[in-house]
Amino acid sequence: FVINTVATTPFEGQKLGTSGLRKRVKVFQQEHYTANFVQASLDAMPNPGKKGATLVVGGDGRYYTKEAAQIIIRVAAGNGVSKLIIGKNAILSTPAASNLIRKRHATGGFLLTASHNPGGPDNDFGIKFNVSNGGSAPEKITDRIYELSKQIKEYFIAGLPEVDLSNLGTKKFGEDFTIEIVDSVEDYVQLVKEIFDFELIKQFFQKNPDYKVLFDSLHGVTGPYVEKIFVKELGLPPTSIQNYVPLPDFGGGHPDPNLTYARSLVERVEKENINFGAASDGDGDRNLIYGKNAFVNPSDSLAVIAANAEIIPYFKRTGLKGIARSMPTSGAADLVAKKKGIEMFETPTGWKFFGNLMDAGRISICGEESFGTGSDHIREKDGIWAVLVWLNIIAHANEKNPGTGIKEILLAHYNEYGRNFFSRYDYEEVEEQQGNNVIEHLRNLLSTQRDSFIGKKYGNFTVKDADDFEYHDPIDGSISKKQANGSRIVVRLSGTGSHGATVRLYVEKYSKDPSEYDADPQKALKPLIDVALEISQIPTFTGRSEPTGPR
Ligand code: VG1
Ligand code: CO
Repeated sequence: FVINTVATTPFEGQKLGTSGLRKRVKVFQQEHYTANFVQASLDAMPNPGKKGATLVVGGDGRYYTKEAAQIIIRVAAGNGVSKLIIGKNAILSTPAASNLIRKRHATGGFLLTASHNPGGPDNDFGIKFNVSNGGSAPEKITDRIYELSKQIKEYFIAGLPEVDLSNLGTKKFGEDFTIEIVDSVEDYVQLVKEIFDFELIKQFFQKNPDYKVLFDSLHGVTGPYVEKIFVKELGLPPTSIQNYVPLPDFGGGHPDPNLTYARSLVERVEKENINFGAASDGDGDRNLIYGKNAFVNPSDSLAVIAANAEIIPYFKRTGLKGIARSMPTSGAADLVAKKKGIEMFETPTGWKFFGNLMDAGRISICGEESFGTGSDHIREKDGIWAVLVWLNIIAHANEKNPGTGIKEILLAHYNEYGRNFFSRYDYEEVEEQQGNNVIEHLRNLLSTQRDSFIGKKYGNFTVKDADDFEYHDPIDGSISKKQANGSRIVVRLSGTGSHGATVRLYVEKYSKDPSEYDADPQKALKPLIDVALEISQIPTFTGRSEPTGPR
């Protein structure tokens, strides 16, 4: 095939956020836009670079996936990439893509997803660029992509016809370019079967035919995965899964597994007395676990999983090394790490910061308050994995104590460690200036007004300490360890929105009072939330009296 050099000019804003480049579909559809970004990403690849590289390509199947995949194929071939491993029809969940990169020793991959952001012609598309460990490219590479995107003058594109992505198998183009189309589900299913005790979970379902499970894929990518895992492998009835047909616009919904957007799951769990409800997001890396009257806060989920890890076959083999959580995630897991005498790390928001720690063998389990949990089996968070951990823990607990469910496991955990009440308020799509004003106001409090701020009383609370979060990667720098068992307020700006700004407010309060363990977090946290709003002045700066959603 011929390789054409196409003259182009830079587009503004090809800056990767917390997790890849996310923009409106219309932005990606502009002539040269996607090709420019792919070219910049290939040129930013770490040594030995793009020539001869093997890349994995696939995504959540959202609108514009097919078009983007064809552009990636032609630009990759135009740049001397030697092989692309592509999920059938360009479909791969984010965890499956991470697994494939690792398993096939690929150089990296393009993940076509905007995660939980809505899809369709008027909504979002996204591209994530991953590296050879299977995780999102670290900041030094994403910064480089951005720099290159601002200087780009040309890209290289192969004169290939549209490639059929629907047939499995390997096809050669010219002398040195190969495309292999693989089953999107198979390798991932094999992976989770090696991690968990499928036999035990299966027997638990057989012995407890009344134990009802409902998994909601929210029309995201996990449909075919959960059909295979929960119905075919674990023997649950087909009625145990819903919204499992992936749709390019997620059926018009918001594929975000939380109490707001997984409403139909939550309602069915309550109404039909479903014991175990779960959901995942558009690209399958987030999870929600929800039993009747028992919402598992993701921060608690990380702590519970860590506390029970030793019963999972995978951790029996590898041992539980350390735990990491993102900075706004509650300190519940810290208490588990302390008790087990293992290392605990606090990282910035975004999964890419966990990668170094896992590669260095320092942590086994990590999580974020934003419905993300995972382990070092791959280098992305993993929604189905989290659900299987919980099912494995429940099946195991029922061996000794029949009737143990989500709620009992949570209460037992609180009784042992105390409870970290946690909530997050989001103020979505405020003006960029308004978001910046909030942060600037807080930075002022921390610098020029620090002396009067520390020690100040707000209701029953006194400000003990305050800082502007900074991270020093412990693998190439010093370790930052913090113990959180007081109350804490965190404010930050989101890095995943496609336009405007989103202000996030996180509040956390620790309790060792058993009479409080069953309390509604919104009630338990109310006094602290009021203080947080007073200190941050979010309503004044944004003109919003209410958040877009308490989660
Ligand atoms: C959000 C979450 C963060 C998560 C990121 C990507 O980022 O807060 O914890 O890692 O989304 O998740 P931000 O910058 O908007 O707060 V996903 O499922 O989009 O890959
Ligand atoms: Co996601």
